[in-house]
Amino acid sequence: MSEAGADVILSLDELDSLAREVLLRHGASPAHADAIARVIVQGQRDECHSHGIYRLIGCVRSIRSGKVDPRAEPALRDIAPGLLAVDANHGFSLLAFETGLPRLADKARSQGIAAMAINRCFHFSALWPEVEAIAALGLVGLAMNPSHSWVAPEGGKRPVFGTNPIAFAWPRPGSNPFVFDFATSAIARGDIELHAREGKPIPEHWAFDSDGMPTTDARAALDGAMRTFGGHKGSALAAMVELLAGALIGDLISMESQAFDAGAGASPYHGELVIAIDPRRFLGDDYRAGQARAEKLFEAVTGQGARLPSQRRFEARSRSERNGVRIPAQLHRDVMALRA
Ligand code: NDP
Ligand code: PYC
Repeated sequence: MSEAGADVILSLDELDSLAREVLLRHGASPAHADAIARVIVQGQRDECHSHGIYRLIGCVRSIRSGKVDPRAEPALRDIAPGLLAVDANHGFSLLAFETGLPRLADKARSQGIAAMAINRCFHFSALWPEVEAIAALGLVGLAMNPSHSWVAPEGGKRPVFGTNPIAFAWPRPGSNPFVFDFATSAIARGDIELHAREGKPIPEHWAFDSDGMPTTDARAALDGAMRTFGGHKGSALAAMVELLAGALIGDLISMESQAFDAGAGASPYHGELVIAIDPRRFLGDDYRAGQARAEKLFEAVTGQGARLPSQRRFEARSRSERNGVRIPAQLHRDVMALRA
């Protein structure tokens, strides 16, 4: 550990140990602590600050609320040749994802496409680590989930939708996959929370205050309603996530997750839909032609100076692997207090 200005610098191993210690100290089983620490390290490493070490505070709050079972054992259920479900049994989602991933991949390879429902999970993480794990197996990945009802539909002022992320990964030969992962709200709620922690204003188009007026005050935004990205388009995508990763898989929509929380301040409780597709099953050996077509597309983007989504993260990853991760000193103190 070292210090640089107002930041503390930790190696990736130091951060992993710190995250594990905090989680074990608060009653997580070793399996949950490992799965959560892995994802928190990935978030901080890729400078995805809203879903890095900051999330430990929410994990501990969720455990302390008594709603999460931090020792829950996920149970896998085969539904059909191309479908499976993992019941997280009121635990965090990440161990359930890791439990189901090998079976999801086997099914995608044998059926061409397979879908996995994760049910009854507490969810706080970014989705790109999951779709990247699918792409690392040579498969195309798509994932989505609802959250708490924090987001107003376009044209309204009252929260209905969650921040409902959608993540996609396309495996690329010899290079990082093409990945995007975004909330269907104008910004992840975690980002507004970080602005509130640091007393920074937010852009006016992110949220309404509780009187339905656009606001630049992050705390007023958290008490009001967030807005969707892209107006009616983000609104429709947010609804799609509620349907596919809620109603379709027999799990809660964001309004129900919020009601279940009943003010406890725990992570949202709902399901997640994960889809894997094997490109080799569509095209056989010709799948290489599909890969070449994809590369042509990416070159047409980067060739004019535009960047691919996740490029910033991949650059941050290389930096963090070399130099460690930077953590604002106050955030580091708050996490150390949880370890004490
Ligand atoms: P951002 O708006 O920061 O980024 C969204 C995506 O767009 C990223 O893939 C990003 O790549 C890419 N991107 C950003 N700028 C550009 C650009 N100029 N050109 C090309 N691509 C670009 O994300 P959000 O705030 O919407 O979400 C952040 C995270 O929050 C996500 O990982 C999401 O999974 C998580 N989240 C989780 C929720 C949950 O319920 N578990 C709920 C909501 C969000 P890059 O990263 O390289 O900048
Ligand atoms: O940042 O919107 C968010 C979020 C919700 C649940 C986990 N992250």
